[in-house]
Amino acid sequence: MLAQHPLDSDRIKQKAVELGFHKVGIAAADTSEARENSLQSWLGQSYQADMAWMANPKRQDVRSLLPSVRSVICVALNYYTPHDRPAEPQDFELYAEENPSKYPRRYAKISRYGWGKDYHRIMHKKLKALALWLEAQDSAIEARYCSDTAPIQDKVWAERAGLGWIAKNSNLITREYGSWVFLGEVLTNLQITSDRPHLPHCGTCTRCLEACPTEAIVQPFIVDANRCIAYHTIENRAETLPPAIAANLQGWVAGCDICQDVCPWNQRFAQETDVAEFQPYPWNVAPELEAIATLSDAEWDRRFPASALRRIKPNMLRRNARANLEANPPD
Ligand code: B12
Ligand code: SF4
Ligand code: SF4
Repeated sequence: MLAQHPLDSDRIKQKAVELGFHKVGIAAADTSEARENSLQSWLGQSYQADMAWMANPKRQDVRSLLPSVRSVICVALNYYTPHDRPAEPQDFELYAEENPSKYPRRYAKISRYGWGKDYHRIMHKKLKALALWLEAQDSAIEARYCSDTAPIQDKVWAERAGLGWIAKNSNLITREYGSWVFLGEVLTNLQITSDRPHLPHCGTCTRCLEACPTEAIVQPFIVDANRCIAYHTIENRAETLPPAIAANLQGWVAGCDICQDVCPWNQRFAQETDVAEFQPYPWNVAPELEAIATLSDAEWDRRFPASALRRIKPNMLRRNARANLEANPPD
């Protein structure tokens, strides 16, 4: 184990900012029972649906990723770009109710996280650079980086490192960028001065709970993946979607941004990212449902190069688009 080291937290944060991260904070790597219990009770209710990998016991203890870990350097990368999805007729839901068979929904909705280049590549490249830089400072320093794919709770550590708070829609919100940020960490055996955990700022607001069309936010902070459009469009590999989901997709074919779009913090504080790779591939902002429902495998391959959307296989994407069209069939 490595005790104190002349590298101070300010120098590390400065390096993270130089590498292009928008926020950085540090948490001491002791365990947090409250959050471990939250994960345990989430799994106990089967809210992970078919994501069996969520039950990996390593997720409960950060030492399973780096036994000598003493600090977790947490980073956030803003991915917001100021593009809007095309409007369907104003208030599509009302229009569709009054004209049930006249107007099929035209556009497919793709979540912002998937508009541009795969964020895993961009996060991992920057995190690797930070980890290598850290290790180059002293041969006794160990560092390991992760973002999304490792068995670690990204949001929990980010909150503890003071980047933002886990909100009622279960996303981590930052004061500067809202929740349009990706999260990652560098674990290290260095003991570094830690930041204070962020306090919650949802207050009495419940907009996200009310807006979720499938009531997936079963109570504030708790998302049941079985009911979540993001889960079903990205992770569910079944041939058809459950009827209660299919009927409420509202155009979504890849993820779902509803509980973030309605959030006042996002409406007020989103700012355009300076990461050019997050600018959308042009066809991702306003794809047509019919085109997605009939997309060939070859076209899928061409349309989504180096994209996080490649997790959604062509048959899943077509299934998602078809379910939308079937929910609002043309005459
Ligand atoms: C599994 C997963 C999913 C699942 C389950 C979602 C979920 N909420 O858990 C699905 C596929 C549905 C999903 C969807 C999305 N995801 Co996701 N996902 C993950 C993953 C891999 C694990 C999250 C996790 O641990 N869930 C387990 C449960 C237990 O955790 P939790 O909901 O966070 O619950 C905590 C809170 O409830 C907390 N808590 C806080 N306050 C309080 C108060 C009380 C009273 C209680 C009881 C609990 C509580 O306790 C729990 C901690 O154990 C992370 C990456 C990672 N390795 O962490 C990305 C991650 C969370 N996803 C991310 C994104 C971007 C999304 C989407 C926005 C994508 C999209 N547009 O479609 C949606 C958002 C849906 C939503 N509202 O959560 C980002 C979030 C970034 C951010 N700013 O928060 C992450 C961090 C990936 C990354 N590295 O950037 N995701
Ligand atoms: S991502 Fe969509 S379906 Fe999932 S909790 Fe948020 S609003 Fe509900
Ligand atoms: S919509 Fe309101 S309750 Fe939901 S996350 Fe945003 S501030 Fe919190």
